[in-house]
Amino acid sequence: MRVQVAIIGAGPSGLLLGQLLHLAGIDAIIVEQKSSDYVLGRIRAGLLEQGTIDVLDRAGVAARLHAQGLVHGGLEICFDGVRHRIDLHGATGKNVTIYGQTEITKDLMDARAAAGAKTVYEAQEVSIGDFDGEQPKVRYRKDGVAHEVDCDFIAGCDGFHGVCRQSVPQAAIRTYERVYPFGWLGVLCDTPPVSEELIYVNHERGFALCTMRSRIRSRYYLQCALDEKIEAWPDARFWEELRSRLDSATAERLITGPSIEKSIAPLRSFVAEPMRFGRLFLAGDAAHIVPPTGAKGLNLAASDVHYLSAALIEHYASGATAELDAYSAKCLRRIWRAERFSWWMTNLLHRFPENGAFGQKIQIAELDYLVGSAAASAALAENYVGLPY
Ligand code: RFL
Ligand code: PHB
Repeated sequence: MRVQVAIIGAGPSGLLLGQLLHLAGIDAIIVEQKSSDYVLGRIRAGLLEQGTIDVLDRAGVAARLHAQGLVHGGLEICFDGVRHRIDLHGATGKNVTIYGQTEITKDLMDARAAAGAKTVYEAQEVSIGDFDGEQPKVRYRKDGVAHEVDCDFIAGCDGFHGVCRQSVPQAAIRTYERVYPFGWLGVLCDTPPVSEELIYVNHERGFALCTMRSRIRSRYYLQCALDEKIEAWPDARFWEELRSRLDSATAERLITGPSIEKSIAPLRSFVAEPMRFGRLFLAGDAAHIVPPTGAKGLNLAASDVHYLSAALIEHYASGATAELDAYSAKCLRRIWRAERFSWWMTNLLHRFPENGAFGQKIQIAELDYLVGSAAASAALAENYVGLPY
């Protein structure tokens, strides 16, 4: 089989790239190792920057997002038991939108199915080769049969644990990493959210976040130890711990119910440079990870795909390679700024036992400055709503 672009991974990066290329008449296949149900079952991000919505609009998959997404013009930060509002819209003229990654994935899968574009789910032993030459290849097995795809370019959209980044010779790649000494315990619940806007909480027992997926589905997170086991967190314990970290008015308003999903995610900052190796281009989590505190993971995936689709479309239209050549540097500039912001938000809001009482006092002083200074609030807002592409 021969295609112009072989996309590895059917997460948001791969599906969005596939849709943008399809609209431009570029022939692409997506090869995914899991089933579509498995991909749809992963509960992850929920907060979109305007730039992400613009890309989804261009991909023609934003109708449901516009109908159902919740537009937020602000967020709250709670410390010392008091909530403070940051006016995102007032400071930047921009909003953020709550719309789950699961829903975006579903919209993209539906669009792909309607277009009749080819996606191979449950591909086994996926491997890539010859991307340093003119004829890259993707190989996989499906139902016991070996397949080989010839292509012009490979898009590595296969997430942090994927095969694409790992196929690059060690000497050609440099990685930067920080692993945080805690994780997030997340619960999804069919109850109305405790508040109209998100609440980020700095508390001596640890960070907490109140977020949502809709007006009737809430999502809550608690900072937890890395070795914490889900079984040790029956719903009652989760709600009790969450209440203890909230200000009293919010704690009283909290409506609890049976969890419909509960998971623990470790926190990590990671960047691989460069993001291009010959005819292989990495995008999304395959190239970088941010801790979820700044809600940047999915949004960075969208900006990578924006740059990559534009470069491929330009190349197929005119033969030019300038945008393909600029891809890695353009992405990395935006990525490092989002890495910095996510790292800063993580440091500001979590309990770091090794920082001791001094570290805690410094955090509170910084939070106090942040909510009291229009300039500091605006700096947070500008990064939170998303830096320009
Ligand atoms: P994904 O979503 O990981 O998709 C990669 C796809 O590639 C497939 N794959 C392979 N396919 C073929 N062959 C192979 N060898 C393959 N290896 C892997 C995988 O099955 C998968 O379908 O990456 P993508 O598309 O770049 O999208 C990135 C986003 O998913 C990610 O940045 C965010 O979800 C990050 N993230 C969060 N971001 C936020 O902004 N807010 C959040 O609250 C938030 N929560 C999360 C998260 C990521 C999590 N992970 C990765 C553990 C919570 C979790 C648990
Ligand atoms: C979410 O809705 O899951 C979410 C929102 C904001 C974050 C992280 C996660 O910073």
